Amino acid sequence: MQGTAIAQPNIALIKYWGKRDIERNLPAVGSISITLRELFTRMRVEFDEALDGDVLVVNDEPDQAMLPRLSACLDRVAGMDRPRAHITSHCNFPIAAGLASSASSFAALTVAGAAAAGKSIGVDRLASLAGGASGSAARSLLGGFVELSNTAQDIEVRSLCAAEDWPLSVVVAITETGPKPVGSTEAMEISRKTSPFFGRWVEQQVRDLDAARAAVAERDFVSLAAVAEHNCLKMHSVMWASRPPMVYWNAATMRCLQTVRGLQDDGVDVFFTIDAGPQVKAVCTPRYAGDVAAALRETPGVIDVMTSGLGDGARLEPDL
Ligand code: 2P0
Repeated sequence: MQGTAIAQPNIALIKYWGKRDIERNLPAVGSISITLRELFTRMRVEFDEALDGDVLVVNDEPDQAMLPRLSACLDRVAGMDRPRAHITSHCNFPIAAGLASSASSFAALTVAGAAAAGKSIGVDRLASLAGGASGSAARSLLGGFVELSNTAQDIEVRSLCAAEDWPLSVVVAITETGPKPVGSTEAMEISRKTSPFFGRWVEQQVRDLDAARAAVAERDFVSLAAVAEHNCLKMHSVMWASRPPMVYWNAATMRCLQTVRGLQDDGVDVFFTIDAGPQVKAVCTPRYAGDVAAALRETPGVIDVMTSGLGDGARLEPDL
């Protein structure tokens, strides 16, 4: 009646932004991500017939805000007639600040919930369950480079390259630690309904996915950098042109981009990407991780810097 799983957040290099089916939470576009190694969410689910309602504790504090979404996801994993659950989550990075905490949380929840319910669920079904709760969560089920394909009726995830087959580093520059002003789900809908660029964004995604997939297959860092930066800036252009506009960046975000440009000018293999938050993720080859971290740490407005390699997909953990 219990299961514990660990999942790492992922960073999209080709972004998911916009939905084609709100009810089923199906994305408007495919995406390609890298799963991180050092940042994690550990989730424990224990069913308890004596409980009247689900209970959620996040980092040792009771949490009501996330509970309805987690409960609904658990209903889909274990069935509506499941017993209520104690859900305990530990996350070693800032929650809801553009670091994909929902991705690692829902990936861990589906794996832990299936184990607690005594169900053996394959990755295709887990992707549908995790992705139904949070689109990006399906990608955290797998490690390394992961593609989420937007198929007719559902989504599919597949590994493009294992973490150890192209070991890149990711340096995350934290420029703000509070929760973001507009959640991704709402922001995506505002973009879809109001941004004049949304249609072009969706149309062009196939091209960017093709370019990124080819770059990964050839371990071509320069080509991957070019398409990832382009795709990131295009997604933010969609947001900036929405009504109301959604600008997740702050002054330090922009300064970090200048730092990355400076490193590139010095011949460092590095590129940036930014999600629905003000943090900057600099992807580099491992030999440059120390230089990139030092340069970002010295950038005015940067509060903290975290460095991670690429890691594995969500997996069960022994109960502690
Ligand atoms: C991504 N983001 O591909 C993009 C880039 C943010 C910017 O996926 O509504 O929390 O729960 O399906 O997965 C964040 O959105 O959205 C996200 P929902 P999710 O990583």
